[in-house]
Amino acid sequence: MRKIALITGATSGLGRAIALRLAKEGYDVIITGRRKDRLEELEREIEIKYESKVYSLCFDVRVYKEVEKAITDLPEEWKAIDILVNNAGLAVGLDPIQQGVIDDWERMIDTNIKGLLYVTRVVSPGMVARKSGHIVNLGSIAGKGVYPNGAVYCATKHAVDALSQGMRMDMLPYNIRVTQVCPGAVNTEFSLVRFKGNQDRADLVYDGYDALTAENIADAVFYAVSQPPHVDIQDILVMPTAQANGSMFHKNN
Ligand code: NDP
Ligand code: 8X3
Repeated sequence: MRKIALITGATSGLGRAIALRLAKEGYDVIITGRRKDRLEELEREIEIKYESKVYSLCFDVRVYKEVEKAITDLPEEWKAIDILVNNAGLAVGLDPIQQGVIDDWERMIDTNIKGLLYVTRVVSPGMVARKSGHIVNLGSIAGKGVYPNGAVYCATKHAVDALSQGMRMDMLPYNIRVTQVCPGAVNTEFSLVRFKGNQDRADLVYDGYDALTAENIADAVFYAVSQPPHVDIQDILVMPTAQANGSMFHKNN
């Protein structure tokens, strides 16, 4: 039977790898993000490599009207979304609270918490009506503990943990599964975004050990969504072997 997955933040990193993996496994995928050129590029790649159908939506998860319009205007044959992967997110800055940059805080809170809520608010009523669906939220090791200078990002990921628990309770009568996938350090554009384009600083984050790859996390997402319908994998924590928690790494340099 045809299954449709909508993945937010598919223009880079985890979202891109998850979209490719789900397409490879036969899911039709709706890929979303703000960078249109990257969406077009991924659309072409999926069409060349896989039989699955692909549809792109370009919107900013922070703007409710954009989210609502993009998703409600989907063509009829794309409306019945089976799997929602709430992946779009970011860290901006690494500063002590007393020196925090207000705009950085707003971007993290608006994207990681409010954006996830906006997309879920638009997609979930269809799942409830069909009494079927699976929501996968990208949490983080940063949602399981806190590290110095990362309080606001960590708070947003603690919020994802709370929202995942709450969604599970509210959607319990409707046969909807909710999975939180919590990665440790994954080598993506995450640190480049956090350090506002400073490539040298971003590279240092992944230097001296084997960080996870986006494909490692796509594996975890596929594991969760491919379980039999009566099995909900509620929470998956995936760490590099060389990372013990949010702040403790074993580096060979
Ligand atoms: P990337 O920076 O590589 O990708 C982030 C994605 O989010 C991009 O596709 C970007 O698309 C999208 N995005 C960001 N802001 C918005 C917005 N306002 N509207 C729409 N889309 C947006 O980072 P990752 O792939 O690493 O991060 C993906 C998720 O995984 C995040 O939620 C992150 O917190 C989480 N995570 C990452 C870890 C890591 O170490 N990399 C570890 C744990 C969790 P575009 O810019 O085109 O809009
Ligand atoms: C991303 C992982 O530890 O850099 O959520 O915050 S971490």
